[in-house]
Amino acid sequence: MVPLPEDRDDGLPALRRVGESLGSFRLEHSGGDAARRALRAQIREYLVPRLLDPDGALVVAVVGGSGSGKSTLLNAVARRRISPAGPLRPTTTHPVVWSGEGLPPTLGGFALLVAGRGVVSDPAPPEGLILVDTPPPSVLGDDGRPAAVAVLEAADACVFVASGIRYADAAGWELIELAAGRRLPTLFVLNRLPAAPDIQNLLQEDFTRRLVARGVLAEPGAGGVVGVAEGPILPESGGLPPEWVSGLRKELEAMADPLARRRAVAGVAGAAQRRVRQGLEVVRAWLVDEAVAALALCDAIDAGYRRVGSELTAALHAGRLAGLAGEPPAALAAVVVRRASLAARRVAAAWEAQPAGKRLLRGRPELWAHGADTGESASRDLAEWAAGLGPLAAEACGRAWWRRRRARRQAEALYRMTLDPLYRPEPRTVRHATVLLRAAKEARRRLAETFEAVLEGDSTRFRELVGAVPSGALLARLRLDGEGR
Ligand SMILES: Nc1nc2c(ncn2[C@@H]2O[C@H](COP(=O)(O)OP(=O)(O)OP(=O)(O)O)[C@@H](O)[C@H]2O)c(=O)[nH]1
Ligand SMILES: [Mg+2]
Repeated sequence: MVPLPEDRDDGLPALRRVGESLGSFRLEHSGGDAARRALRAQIREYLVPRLLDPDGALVVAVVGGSGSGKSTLLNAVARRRISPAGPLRPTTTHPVVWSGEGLPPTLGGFALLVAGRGVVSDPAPPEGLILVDTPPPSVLGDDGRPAAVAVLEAADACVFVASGIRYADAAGWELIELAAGRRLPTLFVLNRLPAAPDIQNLLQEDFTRRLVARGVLAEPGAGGVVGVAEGPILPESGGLPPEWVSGLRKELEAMADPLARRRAVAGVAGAAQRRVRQGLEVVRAWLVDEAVAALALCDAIDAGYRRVGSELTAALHAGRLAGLAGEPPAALAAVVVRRASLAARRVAAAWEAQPAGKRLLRGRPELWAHGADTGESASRDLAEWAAGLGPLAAEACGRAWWRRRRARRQAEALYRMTLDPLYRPEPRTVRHATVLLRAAKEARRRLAETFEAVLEGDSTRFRELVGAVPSGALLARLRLDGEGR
């Protein structure tokens, strides 16, 4: 057996680990998430299943421009209507898999196929091959990419069908480039050629020259281009008579040869592994950018809320909240809610100056003010704080129990003393005034803590938007064994 480019025992677990790690984060602040998703799909949807079963049937994507005759050719090879062909453009709107062994794992990303739609097994395809008829490049799949591109990304080999009279209009050339980039063995079919043999030769030579010039075919006369003449369509199969495609059939059988298949899989998997290494380098660079962007966003949150928090605490200690000493706790809640709005505005303004922050602000005008739940949580927390003043006063005065009126008076005095450090209750109404002064210090500490908690709660929505900052450990996990050494 032809060995795969990597020692399977070593390469596969590392690839799986990397595939899992790639699913454990997003690159939304740096803008690299598309690269991350594509790399993850390449590993999980192609490389891992293919390396797990290197001797499995070769998945051959049949691609090309609309009306080039892809479906007609497949029907001709199968001698049965495998995939409807027709005059409507496009005719094929979903991939059709012609397989003798069900859906291969590399095509597991196609919901319709997984649901069993578009998988044909009768008659069996040439042994060792799974042929996939694709829609033309204008037909997009669920992920917004051309369905033909998605099939090509999952394939081990490619049959590119060009129309003999329209190949020069470059329909589907991007598919050839993609196949070449993946190092897929590619068979070029120049289909629907005119009947005259000399014109057939001329067109075939010209097509070959163009392929060589684009660097997707090694050299003229190297083979790889099969000509098929425009012929009669048999109503029962929807394809040409079998003898018209005998050349194509022969080439497909050559592809199906076990040795050729192993060589093909080894080559494509090797190229995929090289692409994965390059892709990992790119994603690691994105990850560093992501961490920098996330840290800058977090810095802005810390700066905004910490500043407001310490301003509020300083105001409390300096007695600048003394004006609220006669107001109920709801007035204090209103103060901290206004401060939360101020903090949010500061964060949003700082975010606006950063591309990642700007992206997060888009469509979220609510970020410019306090959060929707902050009013409620502030009222609750401050009511709780105020309710704790009675027990605090009783504890400070060494009293387990007071009559209700006395208890209320002590708590009210403590409330005032907390907010107004200069306030001294009249000895007639309140006993233990000096002890209460000490309790007021503790009450002020608790109040500052309550303010902090409300502000912290308000900042959570910003932190949730930023998400976790990528770690150095994650960066280390995005390496394959032996990489970078
Ligand atoms: N007479 C004749 N008609 C052909 C031949 N090849 C294709 N056609 C016709 O050309 C039209 C398009 O063929 P299809 O096989 O549907 O082409 P396709 O590449 O699968 O097209 P899409 O599915 O749209 O991508 C159909 O009406 C076919 O019958 C041929 O060799 N002879
Ligand atoms: Mg078709």
